Order: sequence, then C-alpha cells, then structure tokens
Amino acid sequence: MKEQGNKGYLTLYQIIASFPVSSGRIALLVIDVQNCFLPTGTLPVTDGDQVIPIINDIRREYRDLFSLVVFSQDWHCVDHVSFASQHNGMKAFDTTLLQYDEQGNLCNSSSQCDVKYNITQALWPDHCVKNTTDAEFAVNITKENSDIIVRKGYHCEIDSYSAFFDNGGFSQTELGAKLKEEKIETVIITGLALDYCVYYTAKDAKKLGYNVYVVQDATRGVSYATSVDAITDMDSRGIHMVQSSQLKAIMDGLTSSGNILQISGFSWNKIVFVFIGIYLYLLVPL
Ligand code: VGL
Ligand code: ZN
Repeated sequence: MKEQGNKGYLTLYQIIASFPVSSGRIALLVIDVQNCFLPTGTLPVTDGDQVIPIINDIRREYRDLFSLVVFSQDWHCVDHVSFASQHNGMKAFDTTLLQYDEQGNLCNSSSQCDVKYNITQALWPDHCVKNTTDAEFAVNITKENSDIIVRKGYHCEIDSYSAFFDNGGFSQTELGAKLKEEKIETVIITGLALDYCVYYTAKDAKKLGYNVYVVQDATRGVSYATSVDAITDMDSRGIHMVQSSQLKAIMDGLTSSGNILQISGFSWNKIVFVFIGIYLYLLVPL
C-alpha cells in the first residue's frame, strides 16, 4: 500500500510535468529601428545604433522561441502634427496642447469645434517621413520575410508612440489582432526610443494583458530624465525591465515544460493544468 502511495505521488508529478507550464507563445517586438532615430538621422537618439547588434544577437540566439517577430515603423506625413515646423513660433522639443473633438478630429482655430480631448504633444524635428530613406529600417538590422511590419503615426493629425494605439486612443494598428491571432502571451520589447515608443508600446501591451519584458540594453532613450521616469513607471506597472544577459534564464523559464516552480504570472492555462492534474490524481486508479 505504501509503495502504491509512492507510485501515485510519482504519477501526479509526471502528469503535471508533462503539461507545458509556460507563459505561452512569445513575440519579439523591434520598435522603430529606423534611420531617423540613428545618430545620423533626423531625430537622433544618442547611441541608437548600438541596439542593432544586441537585437540581432537576441534574434539569432532565440530564433526558435519567437513565434512572431514584429517591426514597428514610425511613418509620418510630410506635414505631421508632431513636427515643430508645423507650429508657428515653436521649436523642436517644445511641447504644445492639441485639441480633438469626440471623433478624434484635430480642432484648429479656423473652424468651430467641440473640444473633447486635450493632448499634450511634444514637438519634434521633421522625422521619419513616409517613403523617404530616413524612414527605412536600419540597414544592418536582421530582417526576414516572415517578419510583420506595423506602421504607425501615419494619420497626419495625431501622433502615435505606441505600436498598438495612437496617442488619443482613437485608432489602432493591426498589432493587437496579430498577437491575438498568433496566441501570443509574452512580448519582449526592444528598439527606439526607450522613453517614447518603447515605453508607450510596453504600457499598452501590459494593459492588454501580455506578460511584458523590456530589454533595457536593447533600447536607448531620447533624454536621460524621461528615460529614468519611463523605467520607474514601467517597473511600477509590472513590466519586467531586464538585460539581454538575463534572457537565457528568462526564456528557459518561459518555455520549459514541467517545472511547476517556474510558474510566473497568471494564466488560465496553468490553473486548468493544475486542476486537471489534481483531478486525475484523485480519480485515476493507481
Ligand atoms: C518616437 C518621438 C517621435 C519613437 C517617434 O520612436 O520613440 N519618438 N516619434
Ligand atoms: Zn514620430
């Protein structure tokens, strides 16, 4: 009888061990690694080019673990509302207030408008204008045919830092649907810039319920102060701020089957697996 008990215990362990206890499928998001944000671009991010080899290494090392690789691309009209050149008396890096009506149309002084939303807009140098070399992806970032490209910021009258939604939340890109379709649960975020598009993409991913990692050494910020604030805020929201050197252990944890101790984060799959394990343990004659 005692022997049978041991056998039963082993069987329970084996049942649980055979379930894929993981945080599901993983997507790598490469945010705005475009000429415009490199040191020679129109909105240069200091050392922005240094993320390229790091992102390429991540990609090579964990190739089989990414179900999806997504490249976002800042893609602006030549007279985009975020450009300081479009605002009289303003210069790059000033901020201004933009007003929108209920439908997300920009209110301008020349016509009557029911203001519903006030959005603070940082003003930038003209950058990433669509169909220019400046807006192209950095030449040495590794890209493959199966990669998804998500363009953002193409509405002339609203900016879009996040790769999911524009800054007013009026419209969304195809990223959300794509991640859903591919049953992604975890997103690993890299790219430019840490304090704007990486930050806003990570926040939206977290709000949408994804398990979110930002690989800090695979990002660079526009400014030091805003980067520090962004990191503090992401941290407080439960976004994992990690280094690329930690990814091996993280990926092992996310993709291993069986080590129940490696459960991190909530997932209905895990709860269901554990209950099935307990159910089988109690009901299957041993
Ligand atoms: C970005 C400022 C303006 C970014 C895009 O990719 O972080 N920053 N447009
Ligand atoms: Zn932009």
